[in-house]
Amino acid sequence: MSIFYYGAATAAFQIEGGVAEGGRGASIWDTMCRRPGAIFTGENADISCDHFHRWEEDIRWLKKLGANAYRFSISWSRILPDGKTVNPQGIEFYQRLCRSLRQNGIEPFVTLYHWDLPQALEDRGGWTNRETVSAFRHYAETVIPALTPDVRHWMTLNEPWCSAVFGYYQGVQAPGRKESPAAVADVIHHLLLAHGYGVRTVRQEGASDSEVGIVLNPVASYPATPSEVDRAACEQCWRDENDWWLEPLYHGEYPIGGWRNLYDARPHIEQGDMALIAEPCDFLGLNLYSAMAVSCDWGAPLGWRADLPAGRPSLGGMPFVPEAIHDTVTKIHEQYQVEKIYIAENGVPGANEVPGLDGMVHDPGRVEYLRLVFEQLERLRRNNVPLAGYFVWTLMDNFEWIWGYSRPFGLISVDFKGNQDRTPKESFYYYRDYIANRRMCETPLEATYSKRQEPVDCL
Ligand code: GCO
Repeated sequence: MSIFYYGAATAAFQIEGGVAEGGRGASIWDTMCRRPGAIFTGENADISCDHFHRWEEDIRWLKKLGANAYRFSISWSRILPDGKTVNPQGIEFYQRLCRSLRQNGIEPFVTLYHWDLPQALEDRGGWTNRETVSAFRHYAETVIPALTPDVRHWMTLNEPWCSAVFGYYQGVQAPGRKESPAAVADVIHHLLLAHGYGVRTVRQEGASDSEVGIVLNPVASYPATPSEVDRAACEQCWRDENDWWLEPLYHGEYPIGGWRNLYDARPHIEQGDMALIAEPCDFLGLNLYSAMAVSCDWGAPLGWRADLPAGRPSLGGMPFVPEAIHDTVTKIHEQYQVEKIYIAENGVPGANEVPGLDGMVHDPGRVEYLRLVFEQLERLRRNNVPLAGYFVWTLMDNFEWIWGYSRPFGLISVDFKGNQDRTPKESFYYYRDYIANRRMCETPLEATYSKRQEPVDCL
C-alpha cells in the first residue's frame, strides 16, 4: 500500500512576511495591499506570521502535528525579484526549508505559483502578456533544479481560476484589473501554458521519481431541489465552471464555442500550445471547501444561479457540505480517469476564536467540521478512489487575502498584535490524533498512539 500523506497547506504571501528582506522584490499582492480599500481591514502582509524568521518553529509544529507532508508555495519574487535576475538568498531560504522538512520526515509539496506574481512582470502586462509565460519558464528552470535534492512533489499553479477571474476580470484580487473577456481568455491560456512548462521542467530537471500536477478549485455543486430543471442547471453550472480547465488539461482542447462565462471569448492559440497544456501529469490537486446549491434561473446570464446551501451548520459564513469532498473527488476521478488525487486544501474559517481560561483556543466548530470531512476520506478509501493525500487549510492563521486577518482558517492561532506567538487550537490536537490513529493502520511501528480519540477502523 502506498503511503497516504496527511499534511497542512500554506502559501508564501500569506505567511512569510519579511517582504523587504533577503533580497525579495515586490509582488502584485504587496501592491494590492497598498491600494486604498482593496483589503477590507486595511491590513497588509509585511509581517504576517513572520514565517520568514520563524520557519524552524513552524516545522516543529508540523512535527508535533504528526504531519508527514507540508504543502507551501515559493515566492517567485524571492527567487527573481525583478522577474529576471536570480537572487541566491531566496533560493537558499527554500533550500534550508526543504532540507529541514526532509530531515524531519515531512515531505515537501512545493507550489510554484500561489497568486503572487512579481510586480516587475505585472508592470509589463502581467498574465495578459505572453512574455510572462517565458518568465515563468525561467523561474521554473531556476527553482526546480535548485530544490530537487529535497523535493519530489511539485504543484505548478494554485487555483488559476482565481488568478484569472478575480485578478484580471472582476479585479477583486491582485493585480485588481478589469480586463475584457478576450484579454482574460488570454490570461487563462497563459496560465495553463505556464503550467505546461512547469510539468516539462520537472520532467527534464527534476528527479526521476518526482511527481507533478496542478491544483484546481472545482465548483462543487448540487441541485437546489430534485426537480429536473435544477438538476440540468447544476450540470450546466459544473460544465461552465470546470470544463474550461479540465478539458484543455486532460483532452487538449478548450470547450467548443469559447468560455460562456466570458461571453464565448477564446484565447490566441499558437502551434504546440495545446500539447504543452495537456502534458500528462502525475496527479491532480483539488481545493475543496464548501459547495453551491444551483437552481435554474432564466434571468441569469448563464441560465443558472448558485447560492450557499441553506439549512446547513456553518462556521465563519461557510456552510458544511462534507459529502462534496467525496462527490467531487469521485466525479473528477471517473470523468477524467485521474489516477491520483490530492486534496490540496480543505478547511473552514473560524468565528470568535480567542484563547479560553485554560490558554487553549477552543474551536469546536472546526473540530466538528474535520470530523465530518474525515468520514468522507474514509468513504473515498472504502470506494477505492485513488486519493493519495489530504492537506488541511491551514497550518496557522494567516493573511487571508482581501479579508486581511479577519478570516482565520488555522489549526494554530497567531498573536498578530503581539509578537507572532503560536497557540495550537483544539482542532490541532484533533487532527494530530486522527493522523496518529490513521498512520498506525498504515505503518504500525512508526506511529504513536494517543488516547484522546478512539482509533478509526483500519480498512
Ligand atoms: C486557495 C487560497 C487560500 C485561501 C483559502 C481560504 O488556494 O483557495 O489560495 O490561499 O486562504 O482558500 O480562503
